[in-house]
This record gives sequence, structure tokens and C-alpha cells, in this order.
Amino acid sequence: MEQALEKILMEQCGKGIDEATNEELYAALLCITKEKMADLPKIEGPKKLYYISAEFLIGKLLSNNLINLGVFEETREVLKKHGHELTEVEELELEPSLGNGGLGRLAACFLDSIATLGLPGDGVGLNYHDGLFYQKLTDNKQREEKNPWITEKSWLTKTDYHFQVPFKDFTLTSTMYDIAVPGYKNGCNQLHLFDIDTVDEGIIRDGIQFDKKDIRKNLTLFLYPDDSDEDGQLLRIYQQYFMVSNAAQLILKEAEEKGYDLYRLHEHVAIQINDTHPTMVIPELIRILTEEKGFNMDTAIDVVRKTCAYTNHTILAEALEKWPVSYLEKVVPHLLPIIRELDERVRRDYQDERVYIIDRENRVHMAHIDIHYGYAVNGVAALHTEILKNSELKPFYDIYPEKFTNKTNGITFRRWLAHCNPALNACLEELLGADIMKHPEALEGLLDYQDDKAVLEKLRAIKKYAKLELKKYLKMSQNIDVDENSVFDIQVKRLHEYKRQQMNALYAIYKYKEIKKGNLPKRPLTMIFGAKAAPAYTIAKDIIHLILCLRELVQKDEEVKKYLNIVMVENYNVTKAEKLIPACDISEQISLASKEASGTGNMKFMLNGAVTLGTEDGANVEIHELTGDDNIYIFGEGSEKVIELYDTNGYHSGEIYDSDPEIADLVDFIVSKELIRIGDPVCLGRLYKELVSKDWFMTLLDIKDYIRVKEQALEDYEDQEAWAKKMLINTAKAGFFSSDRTIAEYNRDIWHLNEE
Ligand code: 26Q
Repeated sequence: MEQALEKILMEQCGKGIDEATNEELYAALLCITKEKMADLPKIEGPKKLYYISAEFLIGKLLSNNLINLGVFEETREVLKKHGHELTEVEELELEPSLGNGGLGRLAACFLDSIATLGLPGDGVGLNYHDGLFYQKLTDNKQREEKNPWITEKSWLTKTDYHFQVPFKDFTLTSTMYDIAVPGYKNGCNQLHLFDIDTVDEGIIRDGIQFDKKDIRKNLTLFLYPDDSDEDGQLLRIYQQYFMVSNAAQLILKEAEEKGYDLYRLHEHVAIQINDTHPTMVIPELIRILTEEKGFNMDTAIDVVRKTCAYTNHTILAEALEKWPVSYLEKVVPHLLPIIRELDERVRRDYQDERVYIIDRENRVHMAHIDIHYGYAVNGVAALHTEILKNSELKPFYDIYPEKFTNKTNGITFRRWLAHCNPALNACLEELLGADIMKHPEALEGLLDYQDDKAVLEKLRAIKKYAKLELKKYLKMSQNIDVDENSVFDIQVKRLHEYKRQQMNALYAIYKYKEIKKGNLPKRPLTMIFGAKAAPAYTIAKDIIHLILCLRELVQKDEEVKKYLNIVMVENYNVTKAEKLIPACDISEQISLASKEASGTGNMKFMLNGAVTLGTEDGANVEIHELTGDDNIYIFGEGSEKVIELYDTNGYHSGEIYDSDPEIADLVDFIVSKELIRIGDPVCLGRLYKELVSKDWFMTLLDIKDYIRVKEQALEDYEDQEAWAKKMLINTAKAGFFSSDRTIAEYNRDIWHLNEE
């Protein structure tokens, strides 16, 4: 590494390593790493996976690529020897924000694991120039700004692959860009990101506004542009079709180049459809096979069905895609005859209109295409899959029980342990004498040390160090002060009512009032939030406003400030997650039971020795099973009760509000004199009203139990040794959540990539 670095720095800027600036070092390391990845063997085999996803939230790549190439330590040492810090060099890398949250990050973890397991599998997605917006917090509100990440030198490599993508009124020529995906001490796969050359960032004005009709200029500008109006939704359809038409053409081109018989495509190719965003790949493949490859309809459908598999990530009705036929007519009319044919075949075979593809209102249910015309359907955590089978997708499960499987999500330990918490990783490897990156199950060995005072002390020291690092970072980035001796209680994830950040905010109100009453906590509490709200999601923005107003209130109160600190991290993203997660004591996973399909942040916190405070939802259920009752804090109603309340219309927040003065007291505070003086009465009033009159995600149902259990957790924290043991057990039991395990299961049950 040292020689390579010296050589390239001399060539590029005529300097030695000592004199090089961080910018020059970054450019040189980028170049060396790209070359090393190009030299890796391409992972190959009899069958290849294409993981199609509208999102790949890959995060910064320099350190991770160095780790996977096995040269991270060496590189750090070389830089150190010459007076530089790799962490400072890495600060210069811009994070590609090519995802919203869980689903996109999962896709990135999966690519890492697929390559690490040596499986041939590429990602296919879009090269959004600005990704998801950059979140600014000003005047206690979220403002959206553009978030460009593509610089002249980046991880993208332009290829000479181009495809023609036909839309109703015009045809676009694509360009494929590749990002190398090296496995950990293994060969290399690719992430293919499609783009068009005519995209124009110049059309963006005031924040993130742009002409939604100018497809040639806007197609790959943003991830999920605001789709609250028809033009936004049409743009989404343009994006989705552009993605899948390129994917289909790439898949067929590669298959033909390898000399495969397209009638046996399914023996050589598996396509994973990540939620319904890439669903149009099914009719698109059928279209190309019938129109261009001489297939008849029956055979085309048969081959495609044996090739495509679908992952469901949500049961929230509003997130299940249903496109009006009229919208598809405007963008991709050539797919409609095929979609209608697919629907007619369903109608011929089944009488139950709940399984039709086109409904009475002429909307196309994308998930229904996937389930009928794919060979596998999976949920992302045990509870989620059970809910799919027994309620949300029950009519489909009754028809195709053999298609349904569970694949509990996972996270890559390369990023979420080795990279983000090197001190913990080093400690674990030393204790366990194993490469945790290859053998996550070895973590269980940590249980042998659960009563070893020296080890417990070491784990606490590692946590303290991470808290100090976060303290420095918050000071530097947002000029926020935090006390490393306080409890760090963290809720970071997209802002959504079902995730119930509002419930956590009500806890902050509770704590504020208690402190005001003189019930002082034994130890100060730092409540950290990080969350972006969708630009058109009004109530979500109101919740951010409430949290920021509460911060201001507490900060201005010299008395309360000593005991309570409310922090909102600006522009929460992968890079910030890497700094927050190692520093966490209490991990907030408080969604309404049944609503969070899995969650993956919960796994990252657990691995890094945080204790979960959560509901029996998504993968929390599995975390609970692994840790046992003593090492997790569970509260709230379970999913069965919640589902029953929805089915019977049995929940009325107003009744709880009217009958419980303690709860009313907390909710009323949202529109109290103190807060209205600080905040926007319209936003706070709207949120108040939402909670007392609707509260669709049942905040008031669980708030009291939440407060009770959180108080218990804070009390238990005071027994530092007992708490350290909980931390240890959480880390020890986290091996199950390695995405290597998840991917091995996908391969065993769905993809079968190594089988001739
Ligand atoms: C749909 C229609 C119109 C506009 C946008 C969308 C849309 C966009 C993004 C729907 C869903 C998403 C993203 C969903 C997501 O991130 N789901 C999360 O997936 C994780 C990985 O499986 C789970 O852990 C989380 O529980 C789940 O919420």
C-alpha cells in the first residue's frame, strides 16, 4: 500500500505522502482501491442472482472496501506513519444517499454478504444524482435541500453498456455505471446503476423543486420525488420502468452471451424483486421474450415465473403500490396488454376478487403480479411473515402455501461492527480468537465471560469511548454539548407515525414535568433523535417540530437542563448511524406491534451492546427470544391485540384521553403556553388534534406502559455491572443477525445459486 500510494501521489500531484493533503490522499486511495477491486476475480458460477432494487443505501465506501480487501489496518498504519488519519481522509467522501431507510440499507448489506459468501450476484438500480434530500434543521423545522454526491472522481465506473428504453412518447438511451462490490476476503460482484446522459441538475430550484414533467432532464435526479401529485407519481412509474427495462435487457444480454438457452433461463438466473418497486420487470421480461425472442405467451410466463422471487417489506396499506391503469397507459402502454393478460389468467383460475391484479377501480396491484407470477414470496422477520400468511396475504397463502417463506433480515458485520466499532471488534476477536467477520456465530463464546469483571469493565470502557467520540462529533457538527456520563437513549430511523417518535416525545414531556416537580433522576438522560420526514408528510414534520421545540424548552431551562438533554441529529444517514450506534445505551424500537416488518437498526444496536427498549414487533420478537426477558425491555400491546383492534374498530384515542388525566396532561402539553411560545401553533395544534382524535398508530394505548418500562430500564442502568452483563449478552446473541446468515438462507431456499 505504501508504495502504491507514494507512486500515485507523485504522479498525480508531485508530492510524497507526508505533504499530501487529505483531498489528495482520498483521490489516491480511491484510485488504488478501484484498481485492486478491478483485479479481484469476478465471482462466477452456473447460476447468477440479479437483486433489483429502487434503493441501495450503500454509505461511504472507502473504509469498507479497504476492510473487505484486507488492507484496512495496513492503510491506516501507513497514513499514521506519515502523519495522517484515515478517519479524517474518509470525512471527505460524500455519502451517496440512494435510499430512504431500511429497505435500501438491507439491499446494501445483502450485496456485501452475497459477495462475501462467494455467490455470483449483482445489484441493479438507478443512479440518482441527488438521492434523498439533505435535511436542514432551521427554526425548529425540517427544510429539504438537494444532496449531490457524484464528484468527478467517484466509485462509479462508466461502462459502454447502453440500452433503448421505450416509453409512450419517446425512447431513452441508458448508460450503465458500475460500483464494484468486493466480498470480505473474496471475489467481486457489481452494483449496476442506470442513468441517462441528459439529466440536468440545473432544473432544481428553491430546495428540491423541479419540473416533474421534463423526464429527459429529471428521470434520475432524485430518489422518490414527492409523489403527492399525479406528475410525481408518473415520474415514479417512469423511474421504475426505466430501471426494470434496463435490468431485463441486461439479464437477457448476459444470458445470451454465456450461450444459455433462454427457455432455461431459470436454471441460470434468479431475479429478486425488492418490494414492488421493480415489479414491472415481470411483464417487461414477458414482453421481450414474446416480442423479440420468439416465445409464445404460455412459455414466456412459465419461464419468468420460475425466475422471479419477491420480498415484501411492509403491511402498511399506503405503502403497497397500486397504480391506476390510466397512469400506466400514459407511460408504458405497451405493458398493459401483458398486464391484462396476466390478470385474465388469474380471473380464469380464481373467483376471489381479492387476488385479482386489476381491481374494480382499475388499479393494478403490483404485489399481486409478484405473487402469482413469481415462484417465492418472503417476509423479512418471523412475525411479519406470519402476519402475511395469516392476514395481509391470506388469500394468496391459501392458494400458494409452498411459495411463502420467512427470511429474517440481517446486517453486515463488516460495516456494523468492524468498521463502526473497531475497539469492540478487536476486543471480541482477542477474547474469542476467531474472525467474527467470517464466523458471527462465534460471538456466543462471549457468554463464557458474562461474570468476568475484567471483561465487563472492558466493555464499559469501550462504550464510554464511543460516547466520547460521539460527543466530539456532535460538538463539531452541530455545536451540541452532551454529557458522556448521562444515559444515551437513541431513536434513529425514518420518521413515521407507526414508528412512534411521538411517543418518545411524550416521554420527554413526562420527564420534563417530573423534573419540574422535583422528582430528579439519579443520572442525567440524553435523548437522541435522528429522522428525516418525507417532504409531503405533514404530521411527520409536525413531530420533528415538536421534538425541536422540546429541545429549545429544555435548553432554556437551567434547572431541567442539568438532567435532561434532547438532541436531534441533522440529516440522519448511514455515516451518522455509524457514529451513533456504538455510543448507545438504550435502543428505542417502539413501533406499534405488527407495523414494523422487521427493523434492522435494532440489530445494529444489539450487536454494539445497546439494550433494546421495544415492543413485540418485527425482529424485536426474535431479539427478545435470543436475549431472554432479563436483557431487553419489552412493553405495550402485542400484535394480535392490535390487529383485533383494527379489525373491530375498537381503538378510540379520545376515550383514553378523556378517561386518563395523566395521559391528557402529557398530550395537552403539546399545546401549552410554554411550547406555543416557542413553536408554530399550527403544527403543534395539528399534532395535538391528531393524537386526541385519530392516533391511528395507538400512541396513547401504550404510552403508560412505555413510561413504566423506560423508568425501570433507567433504574437498572444504575447497577453498572449488571448493565454491562446485559450489554455482553446482547452482543453475544447478535450472531444470528449477520446478513451472511440471511443470504445463506435465501440461497438455500430461494436462489440455489451453486446447484447445476
Ligand atoms: C411506495 C409507494 C409510493 C412511494 C413510495 C413507496 C415506498 C418507498 C419506500 C414504500 C416503501 C419504501 C420503503 C420501505 C422500507 O424501508 N421498509 C423497511 O424495510 C426494512 C427492510 O426489510 C424493514 O426492516 C423495515 O421494517 C421496513 O419498514
